[in-house]
Amino acid sequence: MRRVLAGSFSFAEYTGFQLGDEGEGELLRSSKRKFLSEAEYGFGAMNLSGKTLKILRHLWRRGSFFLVLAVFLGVGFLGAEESAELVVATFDRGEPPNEVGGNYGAWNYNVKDPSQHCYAAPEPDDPVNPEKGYSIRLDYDVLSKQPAFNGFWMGLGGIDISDYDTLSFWVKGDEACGFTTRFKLELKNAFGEKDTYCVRDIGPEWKEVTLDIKKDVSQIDWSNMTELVIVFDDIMSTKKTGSVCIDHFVFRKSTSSDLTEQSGE
Ligand SMILES: [Ca+2]
Repeated sequence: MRRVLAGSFSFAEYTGFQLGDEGEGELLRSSKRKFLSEAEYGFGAMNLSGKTLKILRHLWRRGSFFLVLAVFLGVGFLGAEESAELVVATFDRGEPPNEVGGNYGAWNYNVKDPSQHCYAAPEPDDPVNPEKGYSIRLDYDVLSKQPAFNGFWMGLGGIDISDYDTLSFWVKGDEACGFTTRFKLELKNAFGEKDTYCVRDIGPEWKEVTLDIKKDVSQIDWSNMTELVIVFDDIMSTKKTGSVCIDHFVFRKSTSSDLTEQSGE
């Protein structure tokens, strides 16, 4: 049985998020894994070892002020390099929240229509951390006589991504279940604005997609981002029922040569 991460709510109100009770197997598997340490969350805490501090104190006593200053500037430079990447979700704990404190799960436009749905569940299939990581499996169905759309949502905790150019993540379709080769991805901010992208060429193997989020001329305010949404709909989906896995969402400062997939809308 699978543990299901499912929130059901309309477009008008993203208010609910529930963890289903089903699924003991993967939950047990999850409990056997060690949880990520704070350092692995990428909070970027700077720790100086006792030996390093001893050397710095020694230099300071000897009057090597400029040498000490240079060392600190060097550490600061390395810290700035690390911030060139902001990991927002690895899903490796097998349950919310993500690395920026946001919940996540499936959403459904019309919960009263049993012929359309999306379920989200942790999947022990990880392209970045294959030994102990998880991705998120999205089982979707937009085959209905009524307008159908659903997908996945994830809180972004109000992060400021003004300094980042791209959003990268891993995706693959399930060959056995079938899958759409494209879906929509939206980024929303606290001011009611959103930018929409088309993710194309999804295949049966893991692939890292990079979206040039700053390409669109109609830029939104990137300083307070609240949500990332994936949308399966009955018009855009190349297959109306299927399963797609997603993993490892990262904002990066990148050059245009890094881009492999992009489309503004
Ligand atoms: Ca993962």
